[in-house]
Amino acid sequence: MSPPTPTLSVDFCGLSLAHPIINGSGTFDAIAALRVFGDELLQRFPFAAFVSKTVTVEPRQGNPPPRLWEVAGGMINSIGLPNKGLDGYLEHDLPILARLPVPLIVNVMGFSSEEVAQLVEAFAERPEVSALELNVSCPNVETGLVMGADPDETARLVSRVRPLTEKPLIVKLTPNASDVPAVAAAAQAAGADAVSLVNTLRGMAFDQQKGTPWLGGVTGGVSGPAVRAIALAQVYAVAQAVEIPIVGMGGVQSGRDARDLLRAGAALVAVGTESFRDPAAGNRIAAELSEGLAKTAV
Ligand code: RRO
Repeated sequence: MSPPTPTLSVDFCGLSLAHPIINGSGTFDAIAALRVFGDELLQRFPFAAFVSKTVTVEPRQGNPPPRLWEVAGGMINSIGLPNKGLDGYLEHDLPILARLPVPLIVNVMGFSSEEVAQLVEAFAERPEVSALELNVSCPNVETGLVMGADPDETARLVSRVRPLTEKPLIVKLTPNASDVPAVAAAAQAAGADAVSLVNTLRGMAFDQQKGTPWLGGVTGGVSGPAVRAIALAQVYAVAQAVEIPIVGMGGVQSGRDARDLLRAGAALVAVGTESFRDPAAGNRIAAELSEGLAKTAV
């Protein structure tokens, strides 16, 4: 008799999820996928929760092209947060994303704590939104400012916005910091319900003809299997420093990769770059995770 299939369902900050595989913000365009796949996408949605691309207060065009470069085992992006801004998101994107069959987590970023507060306040009253992810870790802003590189700055921001919502607050951490566990602990002490990591690692590439930086934004964020071992070590280190749940991500391509992050201490695993290659990767990885757990269930 084959062993019973282990249940993958998980409670994450009060959200009941069918399995622990979600997407990394900005790596799966559910609105475009709905246009292409229609109801089929809703019936076989690849993730147990959906994290939207980062929303800022004002609309943004994003960085000048080129925005992508392929590297060994991954890619560098310098997208630069193109989005419709808060009003555009509420009017155009939210009603569509509310149709998804899984909880919606909205990722927000501000250029000051007041902007983040404005975003958190706006989404706090929207029943379509199950949780918020504070992006304090985007590598692709002109100012080079990354609030989440410093524990005190992170704590100040989380303390400022914590009273504004009862929804779960997830703080997305940068790997480009000298002490990531210290930033995670500061986020927890200031009231974060969870942390997610890693965002991309800063990297760059040169145009071989011109001898100048390839990316329009000069530097970008490296993702994909190339960063997997780094992500694993950072998730493991953060798990020793906090009690709140961790969303682990970085180069996940298979159930085995997901299981490694769970073993390192993650409660959920996010799939990012792999979804560009295989839009159904989320479901495949959840199935592989289940098979792997069944084999070692005894
Ligand atoms: O839009 C981007 O360039 C971007 C963002 Br907001 C982020 O958080 N991480 C990343 O690699 N790219």
